[in-house]
Amino acid sequence: MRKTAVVTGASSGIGEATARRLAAEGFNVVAAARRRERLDKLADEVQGIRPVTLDVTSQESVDALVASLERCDVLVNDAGGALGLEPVASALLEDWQRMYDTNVLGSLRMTQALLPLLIGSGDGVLLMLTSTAGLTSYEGGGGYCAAKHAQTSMTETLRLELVGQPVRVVEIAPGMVRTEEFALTRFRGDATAAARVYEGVPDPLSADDVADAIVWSVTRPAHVNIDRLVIRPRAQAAQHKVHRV
Ligand code: 8X3
Repeated sequence: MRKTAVVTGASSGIGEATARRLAAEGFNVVAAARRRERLDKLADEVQGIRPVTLDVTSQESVDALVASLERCDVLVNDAGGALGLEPVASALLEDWQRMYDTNVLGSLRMTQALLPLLIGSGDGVLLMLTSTAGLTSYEGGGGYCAAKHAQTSMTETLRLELVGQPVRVVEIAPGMVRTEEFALTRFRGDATAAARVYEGVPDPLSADDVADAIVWSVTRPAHVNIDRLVIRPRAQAAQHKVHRV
C-alpha cells in the first residue's frame, strides 16, 4: 500500500521540491497550496501528485482538504514565509499578523486536522519546516523570528504530548536557502533587494537540498525520530557569519 504525504506550500520552493522528491520515493503526494495553476502544472509533470487548493489561514479550507483524504502517513507543514525586514520599532502589524497566521496558526490548523489520520496510520510523521530564525534572532527579523520561534516551540511541545503514540515529530530548520520567492516576498517584490541577500555567497542551499533532508528524515525506520535537523550552506557558519566573495 502506497503511503500518502500531504505537503503544504507545494506550489514553489521547498514545498514543491519536497512534493517532487516524495513522489519519486513512491508516496501518493497531496500537493496543497493557494495557487492552483502552479499545482496543476506540477501534477501534469510528475506522476503520483494530486493538486489540492489550500489556504492554511482558513479553517474551512483546511477542513475541506482533510475531508478529501482517506489516509495520511506524512504531513509536511511547509507553508509560511517572511514579510518585511523592518526593525521592531517600525514593523507593520499586519505583517506580523500574517506571518503568525501562516507559519504558526497554519501549521496548527493542519496539525490538529490531520493528527487523527497520522496516528491512525500506525507510523505517522509530522514534519515542521521551521528555520534557523526559530533558534536565534537577528535585526529586522523580529516578526519572522518570533513566528518561527513559536513554531519551534509548538514542535517541541507536540513531541512531548504525543510520546507513546505512533507518530514522529520532526523539525527541519534551514539557514540560507535561495529559492524563487522567499526573499522576493520578504522584500515585497523588490528583486534587487532580494538578490542582495545571496550576493557573493558561493553556494546557498537550494530548495532541493532541503527537500533531500526532509525526505531522508521521513523515511527513517519507524523507531527513529529526527528531532531537529539544522541545515545551512557551508558558507554560513552562523546567522550573521556568512562567507561572501
Ligand atoms: C530563512 C532563513 O536567515 O532568512 O528561514 O531567516 S533566514
